[in-house]
Amino acid sequence: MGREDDTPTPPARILIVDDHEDNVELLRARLEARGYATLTAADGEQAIAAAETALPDLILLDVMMPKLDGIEVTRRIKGNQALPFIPIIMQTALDSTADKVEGLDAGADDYITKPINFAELEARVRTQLRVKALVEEVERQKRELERISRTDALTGLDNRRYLEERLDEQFEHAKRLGENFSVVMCDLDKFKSVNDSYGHQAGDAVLQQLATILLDEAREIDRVGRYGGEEFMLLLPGAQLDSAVTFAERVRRSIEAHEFSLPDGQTLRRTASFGVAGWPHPRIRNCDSLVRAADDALYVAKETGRNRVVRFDSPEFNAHTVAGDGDYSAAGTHSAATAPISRAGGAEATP
Ligand code: GH3
Ligand code: MG
Ligand code: MG
Repeated sequence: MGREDDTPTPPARILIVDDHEDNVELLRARLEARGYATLTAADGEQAIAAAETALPDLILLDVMMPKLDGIEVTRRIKGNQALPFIPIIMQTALDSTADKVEGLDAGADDYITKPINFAELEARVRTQLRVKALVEEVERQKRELERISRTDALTGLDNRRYLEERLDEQFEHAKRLGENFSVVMCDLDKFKSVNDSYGHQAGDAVLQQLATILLDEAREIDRVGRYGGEEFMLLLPGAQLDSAVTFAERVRRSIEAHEFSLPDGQTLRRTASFGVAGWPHPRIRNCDSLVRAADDALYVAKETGRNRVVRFDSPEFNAHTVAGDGDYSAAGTHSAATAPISRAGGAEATP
């Protein structure tokens, strides 16, 4: 974790493991005099327990201990995937090459021979703490890259790729457990005119504020993502179609009531249209058809005046779809050619 403030870094915490109390005390006094914080363990079991609960920054581990020896302790600590990287320096007898080899093979990061030369010990401790800091930095960067790869840069919402992964996952989960799952598509009305009249930056500001509204209205377990330019998708696990429609209606009203503030200090009002679909539903067989259903409902909302919520399979929805085209139940692709409604808006839609 990066520290932004100037609080002093706490001292590194070193777990000293040795079955001889005198050795422990000697090492403890020496390391504490150098400003390290110490914890101690008198056997292998204690060492593992301390490593797991206290998460020390480094372990100074005696190899020769009764019951659980240092080699086995190393193997268990290094084999525990739940633990972060904790460097282990083994303390071995001067002449025991076998112990050194076995210990390093078990995952120890370094060793020091007994009797311990303290200047050498301190240097090895510093080296291992440096390695640990590097490992942590790499992990921090990896987490940051993962976060960036799933986030939409403008709004901070889930990006489309990540959203689609969650969609598949949540749909499968709902199917397996027989739970409800709803999808809401939301698209700003006449958004192009914001860019045209106020500029692209103003448009960006509107998108960011819309994202905030969506996040505020959504529950903790919902996922809110940017599906396309000014189109957003919300995944509502556990929500019945009815409650998803109620939810979308609430979001619609709060967008309508919101004064969007632009970078130049002006304010403006916008509206959005919504399409809602839910699973299980007799006409929906898979995840693709669920999304298509929500998307088609959104287009019906656009065609029937905007600033509206349209529910899939409602009489209104069906009145605007091509009669007899029950293609939601097919495992078809999400393509315009198979779409059951005319998006051109009207007359030619009904045969
Ligand atoms: P409708 O009510 O039918 O949805 O009309 P609309 O104008 O919202 O839809 P249209 O698809 O014609 O235009 C979408 C506009 O969204 C066009 C595009 O420039 C704008 N847009 C898409 N992504 C961004 C973005 O990241 N920033 C800004 N400022 N505008 C964007
Ligand atoms: Mg011993
Ligand atoms: Mg739009």
